[in-house]
Amino acid sequence: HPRSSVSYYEQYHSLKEINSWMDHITEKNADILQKICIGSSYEKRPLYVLKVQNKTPKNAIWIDCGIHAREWVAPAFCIWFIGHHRMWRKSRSRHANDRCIGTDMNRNFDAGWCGEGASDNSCQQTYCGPYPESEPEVMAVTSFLKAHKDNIKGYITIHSYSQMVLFPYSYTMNRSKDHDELQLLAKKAAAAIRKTSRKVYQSGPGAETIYLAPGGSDDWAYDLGIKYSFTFELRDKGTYGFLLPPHLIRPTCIEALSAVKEIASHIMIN
Ligand code: ING
Ligand code: ZN
Repeated sequence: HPRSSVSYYEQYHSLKEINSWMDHITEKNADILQKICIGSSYEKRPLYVLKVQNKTPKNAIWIDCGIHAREWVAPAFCIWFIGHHRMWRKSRSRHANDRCIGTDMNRNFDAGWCGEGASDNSCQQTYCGPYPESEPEVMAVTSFLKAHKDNIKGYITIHSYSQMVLFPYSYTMNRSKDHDELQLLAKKAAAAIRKTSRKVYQSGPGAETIYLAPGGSDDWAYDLGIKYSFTFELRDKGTYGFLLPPHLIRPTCIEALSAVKEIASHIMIN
């Protein structure tokens, strides 16, 4: 489990690994993280503080984890706490009677809304919201697309990560009436990427290729009448996961552009 993947934070690690994780995370987030050595243990191992620095250094909170050695989940919490300061997925809304913040905006579109693959619990990562289009951001997109749908022939939504070119449906295992054409086009888009950077992107309908996921934007756009509707899952396949390093931005964009061009050319001649 690479240090930057989500699953890294759901594992126990050796002290050696934790120490090198501390160096890695402070180096990668030097703007807000600082590692301070405050002494050493009886067995002469260093004791580190990770300082998460806000603009104003007031109102600090000290958290220590693992005063008792056998309580493994305690240090796991400290590591998870630091690791997740940039791993937010959802919107920032809080609806009446909801316990937690955030709706998954890719579960909030009115396309098989809140079926299997979404959660009605506001504390979950795939919370569908209290009703379809409850999020102002989702509503803004749907009203724009509705207003201009006669002129819009293609819809592409960019996500990361896993290297895939997906198309409807994600809310049902049933295939759409344009399945064959979309599959062919998605394959061509993936082939263009492969030619551009030698990276392999999988293609297929969302439900079959990743998982059942209702309320997604591409399904909604497709059902609105925008036939050429795609979700791109960009790099990588888990090595860096959501924390793709800056030097990979350019090659990722260049390959994604080659796929966009493939789709655009197809739309032009159809
Ligand atoms: N993946 C998408 C997600 O919202 C998806 C997969 C695609 C769902 C199309 C629904 C429709 O889970 C990521 N990485 O967010
Ligand atoms: Zn996403």
